[in-house]
Formats: sequence, C-alpha cells, structure tokens
Amino acid sequence: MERKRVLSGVQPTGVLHLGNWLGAIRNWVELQHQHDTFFCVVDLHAITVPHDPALLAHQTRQTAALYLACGIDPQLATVFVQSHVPAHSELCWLLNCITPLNWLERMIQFKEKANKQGSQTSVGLLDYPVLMAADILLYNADLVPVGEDQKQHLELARNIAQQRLNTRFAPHRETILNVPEPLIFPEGARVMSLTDGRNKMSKSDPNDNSRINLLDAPEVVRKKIKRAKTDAATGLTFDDPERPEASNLLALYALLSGGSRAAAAEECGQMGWGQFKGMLSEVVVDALRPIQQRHGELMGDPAVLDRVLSQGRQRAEPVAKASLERVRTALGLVPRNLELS
Ligand code: AQP
Repeated sequence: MERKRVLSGVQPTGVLHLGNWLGAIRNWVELQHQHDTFFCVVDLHAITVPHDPALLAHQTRQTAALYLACGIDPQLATVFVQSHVPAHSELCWLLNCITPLNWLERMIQFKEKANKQGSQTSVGLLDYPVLMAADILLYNADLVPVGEDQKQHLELARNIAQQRLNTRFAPHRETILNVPEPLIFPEGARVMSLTDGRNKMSKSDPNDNSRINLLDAPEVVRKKIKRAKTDAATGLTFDDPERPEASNLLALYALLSGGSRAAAAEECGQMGWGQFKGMLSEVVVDALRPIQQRHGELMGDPAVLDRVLSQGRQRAEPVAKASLERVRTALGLVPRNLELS
C-alpha cells in the first residue's frame, strides 16, 4: 500500500519551545515511520514579521538541527529549507492570483498579528496562508499535522485547491493538486504560556519567561518553572476551567513523565505547588538533556547539517517542480520544457 504523504514545518522565528516540540515535532517523529514525510524550516514565513537578518540564517540552521535532535531521521524523512526550493514562492504567486482577498482578511492569525504591527503590517503577513497553501499543495500532501491554531489556514489551503483550482481549471479532468486533510493530535495539542494559562506558548511572546525553550539551560528551566503563574488552590487538577495554569502544567508533567493523564492527576492531586514545580522542573530538564546534547553536536559540525539540507532539497525539488508545472499548465502558461529546435 502506498504511504500517505505528510508535510509540516516550523518558522525559524526564535528558539523552538516545548509547544513546538510536544505539539508538533514529537508527533512528526512517530509519523516518519509509516508515512512519506516532508519537514521544512519555513524561513519565508519567518520574514512576514519584522526580523533580524543577522539572526535568520542561524535560527534556520538551529531549527533544522533541533528537528534532528528531537529524533527526525533524514534517512526516513525529507528535511529541507523552504526557500531552497523556489517553487514555493512561484506557486504562491500563482495561487495569489486565484485567491479572493476577503478569504485572507478573515484569517484570525492575520488579524491578531496585524493588530500588533499596525501601519507596519506587511503584504507578506496577509499572504502568509497562501504561502502555506503553496507549501502543502506542492507536495500533494495527504495529511498535514496542525495545531488548533493552524486549522483555519489548512481549511483555506483546502478551499484554494478544491474550489479555486481543481473545480475551476480542471472540471472534467483529473485533479490538479491533492486536497489535504488535517491531522490533529489530541495529546499535547496545545501547550500554554507559563505566565498566562489562557494563551498558547509562543516564540514571539516578548516575555521569555512565558515559555521553555528547548535550548534553555537546566537552571533557566528551574527558574522559569518556579516563577510560572500559580493560583491559591492546593492540588493539581485537569478539570477546573478556572485553573488553566494547573491544567497546563499537569499536562506537561503527564506528557514528559511518560505516564497517563489519570496517573499524573492521581499522583499530584493533593500536592502543593512548591513540591509539584520541583518535580516538573526535573522532568523537563531530563527530557531536554539529550536534545540539547545532540543539537550541540550538530551545530558543532556544520558539514553534517549542510549535507542533510542539501539532500533534502534534492529530494523535495523534483516533487515540487512537477506540481508547479501542472498548475502552470492548467492556468495556461506556456510550458517551460520546450525543446530548442
Ligand atoms: N503552544 C503550542 N502548543 C502546541 N503546538 C504549538 N505549535 C506552536 N506553538 C504551540 C505548533 O508548532 C508548529 C510550528 O509553529 P510555527 O513556529 O510555525 O508557528 P506558530 O504556530 O505561530 O508557533 P509560535 O511559537 O507561536 O511562533 P510565532 O510566535 O513565531 O508565531 C505548528 O504545528 C504549531 O501548531
């Protein structure tokens, strides 16, 4: 049976955090064994908000190194940098021309980020979901692992593929591009901020204490967890909607200690915050230790990472080019592979 194709990526907008790992990359590690997986570092997405050019290349390599350090195996998965495959930008342009503007204006992430940036909001930020659609559709992905926050963008990609492309430009023929399905993992789907259990943990939160970065040193992890927001109640529980911080930290403990949620609730149900935070800190430090060690080795030997990314580009490019050519032809552009006579 043919393996289903999966595509996903993370923006190199900072150091990856526990949310990126538990909500995304940890699931990719499982997927790579049964699926045909493509994992990219989406550097073109990272420049849709103000960025520091001196940092971008470093963070792009660091993100790729963290994929590998978290267990992505380049023998099983195709790991590459989005901007190394120019078809992403080119398909984005073609899709821009068939996507209604008002579909983009209703995107929640755009509204939230544009609110923060006011008059500095870029066209790229508005267009972010079309670039994401291009990323997915280029590889004819069957499944896209998405957090809750990205569901709306995936729906947009599906609508572009189905309504704007396949139905309009190939009504009587084979579909031009595959319409992908979301893949949502319930466990760890959303890791919340340490300083406000109602907001998701995010790289772009200006307060570094709101997240645990995968490269935080043990003493930094301990300090952040010690300072994490608590409440006046004793005992950790999942069930109280008035106690989002308790629920979030208990979920982290369950995920990282390897036990079930029920076991974590039983173990910590009567515990005071001080004792619980001490235990949680050590579980987090232990989970991050092997990732940090492997990341250090990879960043210390750039040739290994360069080889992985170059091999990834070589595998990704032909797949992307074939899809791009189908869209170009469907839209009526003159094929590029005309022989010179
Ligand atoms: N807090 C989270 N909990 C669970 N999953 C999360 N993801 C991100 N934050 C959490 C998942 O990580 C993948 C890649 O995310 P991204 O970096 O491309 O963009 P994002 O979702 O916008 O993540 P950030 O950290 O909030 O980045 P910034 O601050 O740069 O916008 C996705 O699968 C996402 O669901």
